[in-house]
Formats: sequence, C-alpha cells, structure tokens
Amino acid sequence: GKDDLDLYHQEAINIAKIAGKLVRDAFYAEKNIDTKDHKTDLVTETDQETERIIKNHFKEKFPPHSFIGEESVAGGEKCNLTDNPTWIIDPIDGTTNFVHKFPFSCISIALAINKELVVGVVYNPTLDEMFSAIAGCGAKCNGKPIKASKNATEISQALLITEIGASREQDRINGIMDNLQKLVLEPYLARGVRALGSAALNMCFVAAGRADAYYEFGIHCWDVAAGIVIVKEAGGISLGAAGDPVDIMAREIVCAGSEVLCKKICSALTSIPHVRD
Ligand code: LIP
Repeated sequence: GKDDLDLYHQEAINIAKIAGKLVRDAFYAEKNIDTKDHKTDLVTETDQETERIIKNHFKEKFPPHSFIGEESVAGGEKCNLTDNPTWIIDPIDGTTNFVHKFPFSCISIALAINKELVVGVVYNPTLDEMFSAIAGCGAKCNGKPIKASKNATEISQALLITEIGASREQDRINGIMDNLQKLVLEPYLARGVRALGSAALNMCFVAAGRADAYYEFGIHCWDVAAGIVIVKEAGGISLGAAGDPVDIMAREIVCAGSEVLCKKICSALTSIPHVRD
C-alpha cells in the first residue's frame, strides 16, 4: 500500500544521504582505480563500499527484499528481476566522473515490486541534489516538485543528452556516431547535444526540465531504473529505441519530456544491438 511505499521511499532517501556522504568525502581524495570488462569501464573501492552499505541497510530494514546491484553483478551475482520487491542499485553512477572529479556522479536506488518500478531516488552528493519519486505521487528535487519540459515537440527545438558509454567496439561506436550525426544535421537539427557521464542524472535533468530528452544504447538496468520513475512522475516518458514500452533489461532507453518528442527521436534512431542484462 501507499504507506509501505512512503516508508521504502524514506529509507531510500536516508541511505542515499549516508552513501552520499561517503562519496562526497572520497571525491577529492586519492583513489584506487580498477577496470571491469573494458579498459574504459572504471570501478573504485568507494563503488564497492557504497553498494555494501546500501544493501546492508535494506537487508536490515526489509529482510525479505531482493537486490540487483552494479558491483554485486560485476562480482558474479545474477541480474535477475523477479516479482519479489527488488532494490536496483547503482552505488556510483558516473564512476568516470567520480575518478576525474567532474562533479556529476550520483547514487541511484530504485525499487521494483511485481517487476513494476515504484520508487526512484537519485542523489548527487557533490551538488547536493536529491531527486526522488513514488509511483503516482509526482517527482521532487530537494523536496520541491519538478516537471519535465513540454516545450520541444520537434527535435529541432530540443536540447538532447546522450553518452558514448564504456565499450568501444568499432561497430558499436559507428552506430553511436551515425545516430549522433543524423540528429544534429538537417532535417532534425537538434539544438545541442550533451554527454554528462551519468545516465541517472541525465534522466533527472530531463525530469527537471533542464534538457528535453536523453537516449543511450548500452546502459544497464541499475543506470536507469530510478530515473524511469522520476521522469514518469515529472510528466515525461521513457521508451525502448523502437518506440516500444521501456524494458530495463534491454540495454537501451529514450526518454523525453513529451511523448511526441520521444517518439520522433525513436523514429530517427537506428538500434544498436546489446546483450540483455
Ligand atoms: C555509466 C553511465 C554512463 C554510461 C556508461 C555507464 P557507471 O554508469 O551512467 O552514462 O554512458 O555506459 O553505464 O558505470 O558510472 O555506473
């Protein structure tokens, strides 16, 4: 019920603040950097420590709940979404930014129940912005309601956000560059394209009306789960690249302040295949 969702949301905010302090304290300190599948996919001790703290918090508060966490999956755990209440966690979304002291990283926490995303919390500790939403109750930034922009109905009126991502296979990069080129040239003529380095925060920027749309191929469920709730509750929409309902395991997302713009971007894009989460 609604009271349960309020409690889950509050606990997600509580632990995001605690995790945020850890990330903020580590931000300007010396870091031990490791890589994952790709040389360009970074991880630090802070990512792992932060995930541990968040998981332990929920394990203690809500023992029957399940988890999908970026670093647990990197450590060999299954990325399996069931009907059981499941916390989907990215302890630091924007790890490369964190490593380089570019102040655009966040803790991203979502809760799915019966595979429906019902709570989303995204906290940028360096800029102290807490984005959050409960399904059906609107989205907020630092406690104030936010609304996605409906101003752009054409790509030519839109400020877009996208990312290159971590894997650098030639075919994949060609696909990314072809899409980008198409969107910035006539007839689409996007007003601008930003690549800020955190999928979750990119989505919150769309939710807050600071950009009109964001799309990316190659993202993982933990990058976008919380953002999907926040964008939706801010009046925006998230879709798959073919304009189909968004599937968090499908490794692709297009979100926008309005459905018309979202669908126009989907139509313009050529899909880039990725192995599902
Ligand atoms: C990163 C994303 C970024 C995307 C990368 C990566 P991480 O998450 O948020 O926007 O381009 O592919 O997934 O690894 O820093 O949590």
